[in-house]
Amino acid sequence: MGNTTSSAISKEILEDLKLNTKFTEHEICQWYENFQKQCPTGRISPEEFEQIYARFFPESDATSYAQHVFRSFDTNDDGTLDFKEYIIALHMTSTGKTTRKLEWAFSLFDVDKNGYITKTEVTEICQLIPKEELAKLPGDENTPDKRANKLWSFFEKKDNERLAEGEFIKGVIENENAMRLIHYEPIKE
Ligand SMILES: [Ca+2]
Ligand SMILES: [Ca+2]
Repeated sequence: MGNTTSSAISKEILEDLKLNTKFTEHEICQWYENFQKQCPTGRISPEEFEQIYARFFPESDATSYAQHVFRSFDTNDDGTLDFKEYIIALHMTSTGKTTRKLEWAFSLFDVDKNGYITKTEVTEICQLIPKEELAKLPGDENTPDKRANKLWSFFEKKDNERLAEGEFIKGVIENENAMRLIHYEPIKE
């Protein structure tokens, strides 16, 4: 009776999450319970993540964006999200401090995960914004190339140079426009 397959969260993961997020032990344990219900395998696949994502942004064709977000959350690069990656992601994108969010933004833009952002990668992420939303933007950012050019110009790098994480975070923190340009969320109307 009452013998379910769910197991308690491991002490190691719990301690790690308490250290790295502002969540309480109680909150983490509750999320873990929910996570196990929704995801008995303990791992979220890219397809499952797309569905979760689509529920948050039902109006938008967010599939390709969801793939990039998934990649940036999958910190150990094994093609699935485990509980720890999921919670860290949740923390960084919702309640995290600015620098944490920017660390995440950096990993979103670092498409090939080599620790640097190139202008090509910036352009690739800018291409994820739907055309009809781009069309509403000012004239110097209403195409992926223009938006990437504008954003890239704030970091004072040549087109063939690359941007390290610290430079990215510093550049964005010091420039409101850069901060605005790195943010894109599918618009719900
Ligand atoms: Ca993973
Ligand atoms: Ca890269």
